[in-house]
Amino acid sequence: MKIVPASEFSLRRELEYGSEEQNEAVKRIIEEVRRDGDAALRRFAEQFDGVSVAELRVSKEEIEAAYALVDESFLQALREAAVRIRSFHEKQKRTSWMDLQADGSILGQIVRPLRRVGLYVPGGKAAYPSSVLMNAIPAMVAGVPEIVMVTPPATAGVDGIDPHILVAAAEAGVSEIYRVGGAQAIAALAYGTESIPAVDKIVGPGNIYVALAKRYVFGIVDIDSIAGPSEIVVLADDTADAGYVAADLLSQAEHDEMASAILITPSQVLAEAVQAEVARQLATLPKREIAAQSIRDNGAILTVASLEEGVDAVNQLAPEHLEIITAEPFQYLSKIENAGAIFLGPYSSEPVGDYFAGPNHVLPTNGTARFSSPLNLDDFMKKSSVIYYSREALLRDGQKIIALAQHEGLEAHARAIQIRLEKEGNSNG
Ligand code: HSO
Ligand code: ZN
Repeated sequence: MKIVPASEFSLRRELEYGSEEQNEAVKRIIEEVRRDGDAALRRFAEQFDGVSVAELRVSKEEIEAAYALVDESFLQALREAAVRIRSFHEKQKRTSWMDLQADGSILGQIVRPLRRVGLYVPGGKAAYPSSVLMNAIPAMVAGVPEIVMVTPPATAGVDGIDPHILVAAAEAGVSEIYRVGGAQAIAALAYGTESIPAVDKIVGPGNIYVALAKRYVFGIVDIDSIAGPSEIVVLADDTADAGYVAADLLSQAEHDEMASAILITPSQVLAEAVQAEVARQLATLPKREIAAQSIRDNGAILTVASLEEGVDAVNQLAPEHLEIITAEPFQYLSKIENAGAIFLGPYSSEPVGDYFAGPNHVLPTNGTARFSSPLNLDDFMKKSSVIYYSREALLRDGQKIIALAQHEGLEAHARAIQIRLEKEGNSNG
């Protein structure tokens, strides 16, 4: 892992999304699903997944059978994680409000859950039960009545859907599951088919085709943000344990060759110790090839003159995950402006948050923590404004509204007010 002064390191990554051919392929798939519905989904399952799908919808019996195929210890851990995730997200609830004004008017805001949400779960190695919980539980807590999961019908080495995914979906409160993946699944969720009624919003990570398809249907439905490769930044001083820091860097490097793991430290001693530890720990890691490439291409140890300078670098990176392992981590908390999730102290290793603490692990990547937030209840709710104007209020404000409307050349707007002022102004009721 290279050690470089932070000042010589480019703190912004430019990630390119999708080639022209990939965009074209996605467009074609989406159009075919719009035109042929279920028949297109079956055709693409044969073509891309090598599976002939009889029933698109996963049955209750299959979900029950999945429980027999998972370890008791996995199920217990999953259930406990679900409880913690649920209780964290309960705190994000918002209530509707109505404000009665002195003039008798009422202004307010009604908060409602979305009616139907689609959750994409990738197949293969990136099918994480923890991500099923993280996406479905906030929707459930928000009160979304229909949570629909889609996932590819088969994945390398697994015939059918991974039972752990089915169990996680059932535990999280997913109400329907369909065997369909890729861009065709996104098209089905956005436009609906004979078997899959359309949703209002699509969430969940996927490969490049899924990401491009989500972008394509945005506007027809809402989508969550497009997740980039995972990132971790550790801000540490010489009180940090080099073994812990190295382990945490590797925990995200193993996700993806494109994942980025960065240590920022004012301590040359720690920098060198972590460098040695990363090399040592990498050697025995099952995913060492992925992690090693991630560390080599997208990892770095950045040296800074002080922790304050380190905080500046963190704010420029705007990392998805930030760990602060310093003598007094809370001292820096209020200075962190841009980070998806902030882990404080030596015992808050990132996997604690990936799986169990309760906050969401769907976080803004690639610098988007500058303007966006972890997945949360607001992502599954919408608001309606409420306006009840009293007679008194309209008589008071009418002329001002007319002035604004006439300035904009919108005479019909002005007259809609005027007609009331004329009638009400003449009566004393
Ligand atoms: N660190 C990943 C989430 C995850 N980790 C899932 C393990 N499973 C992105 O925040
Ligand atoms: Zn992770």
